[in-house]
Amino acid sequence: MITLLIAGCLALYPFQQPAVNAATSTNGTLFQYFEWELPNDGNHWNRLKNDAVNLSNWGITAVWIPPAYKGTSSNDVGYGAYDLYDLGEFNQKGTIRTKYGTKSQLQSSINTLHSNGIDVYGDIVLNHKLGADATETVRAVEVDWGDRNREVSGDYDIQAWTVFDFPGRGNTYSSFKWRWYHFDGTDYDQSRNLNRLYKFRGEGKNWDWEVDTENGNYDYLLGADIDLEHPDVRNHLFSWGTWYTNTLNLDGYRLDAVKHIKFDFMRDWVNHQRSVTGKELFTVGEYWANDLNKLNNYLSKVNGNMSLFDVPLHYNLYNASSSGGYYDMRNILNGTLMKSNPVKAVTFVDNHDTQPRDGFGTTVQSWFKPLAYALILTREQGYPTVFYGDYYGTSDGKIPSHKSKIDPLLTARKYDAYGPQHDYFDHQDIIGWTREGDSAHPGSGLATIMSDGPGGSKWMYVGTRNAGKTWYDVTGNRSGGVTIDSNGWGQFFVNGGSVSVYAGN
Ligand SMILES: [Ca+2]
Ligand SMILES: [Ca+2]
Ligand SMILES: [Ca+2]
Repeated sequence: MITLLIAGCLALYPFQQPAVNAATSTNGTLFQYFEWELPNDGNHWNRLKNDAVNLSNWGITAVWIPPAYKGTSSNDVGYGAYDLYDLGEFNQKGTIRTKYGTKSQLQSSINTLHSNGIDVYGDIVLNHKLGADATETVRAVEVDWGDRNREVSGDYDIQAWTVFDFPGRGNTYSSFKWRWYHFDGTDYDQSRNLNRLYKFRGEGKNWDWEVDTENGNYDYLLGADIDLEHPDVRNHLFSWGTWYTNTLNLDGYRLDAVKHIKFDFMRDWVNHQRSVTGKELFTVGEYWANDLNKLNNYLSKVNGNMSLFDVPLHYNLYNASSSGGYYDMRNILNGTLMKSNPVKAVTFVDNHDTQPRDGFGTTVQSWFKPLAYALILTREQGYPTVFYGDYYGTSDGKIPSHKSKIDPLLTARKYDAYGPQHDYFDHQDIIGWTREGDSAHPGSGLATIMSDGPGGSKWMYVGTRNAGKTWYDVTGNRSGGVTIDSNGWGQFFVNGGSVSVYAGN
């Protein structure tokens, strides 16, 4: 666990970098412990608990758990948030448990993770709500889907799904009930069975600002869009956040859909939780844009108080994997947070949205996964995420398990990926880098070489401290050792469309 020992350290949070654990100086590695197609068996919190020792042994230092609150049904992945205070405790939406289990199972799982030195980040869904208990009459106006600032009808009354009374929970933990004026709009009128994008009227309703400018104003994503400019909503979600953090003893957050959420709301919400709980609360936002300028704009608007997923890197990995060996590997880091703002980069290969389904459709191809994971796990820059669906395979079989390929890379990250880095991004097919190792990690140091085309070799410098040592390929892709010469150089080999990571440990 990352623990702050010095009073007043909270002021340092813009510089937090759990990519290296300050206490142990071990590299940090995050694990996204879910994928979209997990079975609806209520057994996932138990799976996580039973996996804690294994994860810790492989070098996992933090786990990102899926949204743990009641969604629209027991099969909801969690992003169809219905009741943020129901963590699998109340009979609502036809189920007590969530897709993943009960509240007590989750708490037990988190205790086990903590006792194995693994931090837990909660998934925070504050953009919208789904699964309302009833409709109510709301004055609304239709807006253009492609330009949400443009009204395209007169005002009229609709029946909107905006009444959230939580009859199964009642007033336990909170007596807040949601009504139409806590939202900005929705996309369905029950009375006419019409799918339109409706902006609500009255009480000075407007789409929140600042949000992403795609479609004019991208406040609205789906369901009933929460009005984060409403003071009661703001107060309620601030206090819910503290309840959620304390109830689950969370160590940090993954913030869902932040491009659709008023930028300064999320900034203030995170600051508030840190201030109230006194915890560092590492935070990563999901700003889904293959556009470094948008990511940097967001980071500046939140005063750098969180990291962001490196979405541009995901697209580079996807494009490289889809180019049949003709990607110019010298460009693999171009336009990424990992390259330009590494302290704020949470790197990943794929996630629950990019796995094969009706989502973004940018799954990194299987042959390239070992290359992609070597890139995020053996370089100095970025805080890497291992995706459950890549590690264990997805339940629908569309992604096979890459555990046997990822495990050696996790080991290399845990024991070898330390010290000064030297880059050899000098060939369209074959690129590489080395880490010299450092004295805090005896025997550390590595050399990574990969090719999206034919195999080959590269002379790389690994430091005179490693002179005379013989390193072997931990991936097993190449047999035979490489002996480092007296000047600290070695000739490292790689097969075609493959990766090798040489290390002495
Ligand atoms: Ca608003
Ligand atoms: Ca919104
Ligand atoms: Ca809104």
